[in-house]
Amino acid sequence: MRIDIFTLFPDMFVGPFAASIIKRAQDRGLVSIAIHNIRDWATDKHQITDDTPYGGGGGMVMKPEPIFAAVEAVRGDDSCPVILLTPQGRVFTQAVAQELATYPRLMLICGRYEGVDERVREHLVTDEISIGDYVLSGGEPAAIVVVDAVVRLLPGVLGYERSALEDSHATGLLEGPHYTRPVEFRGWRVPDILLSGHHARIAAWRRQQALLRTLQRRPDLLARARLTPQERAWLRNQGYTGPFAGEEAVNGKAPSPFPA
Ligand code: JD8
Repeated sequence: MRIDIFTLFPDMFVGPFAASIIKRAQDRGLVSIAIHNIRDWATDKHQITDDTPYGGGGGMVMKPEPIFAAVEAVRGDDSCPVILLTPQGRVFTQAVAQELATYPRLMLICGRYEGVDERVREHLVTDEISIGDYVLSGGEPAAIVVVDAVVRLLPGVLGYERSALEDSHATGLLEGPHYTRPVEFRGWRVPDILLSGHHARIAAWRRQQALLRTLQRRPDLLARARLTPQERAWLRNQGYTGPFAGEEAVNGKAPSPFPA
């Protein structure tokens, strides 16, 4: 996958993309990330990229010309999603990350100040995404979040780490507790079940812990989680009164989309 990011603050991406999984994915040629400074496409003497809003009011608005010039020059004849990070976009979830991971190329536009001229949204942008309901100073942190979530889904990126399919938000449940050595720390012991060597019982305990933790902390997630009839009944017993999804998992496997 190739990802092009358009920003007035390219320095903000250096640290996050030079470490860990994103760095390794780039080094292995699984993703190529290019950061483009929108200011490089400003044509006037002072390389101005923003201006005062028509109609008055405070703040500055990013001008359309440098953004169009930058995206069109870098895109060439390619057609690909052009995503604006904005508080007005659809909310970014694991499902959106999975969708974006299917494209060979993505372009991300990061706004600043009061945002971008509306003509950028109307005539250049194909998709608008928000990473959540809180106020950032610009789109850059949101772009970093989107790139992280998408890149780790690309084939071959996760190595020794657990498969992305088992991730908590891919199963629709929070994960239960994790433990490592020592078996006793300041008198606090690791649960005996995890030391028992009974792999089936350990898996069942972990699933129960995941269900319990989701019930306690994010009961809203249970409505969409893939749960067996037994798990639904157990959750009802634990006091869950909310809805469950129409489809149900069988033996913990994903339900087939095809009729029997
Ligand atoms: C882009 C400018 C700040 C937004 C006035 C000052 C995303 N989940 C999210 N929260 N915030 C953003 C975001 C904020 C941005 C820009 C994204 C460009 N700002 C502006 C409008 C109101 N503030 C975001 N994705």
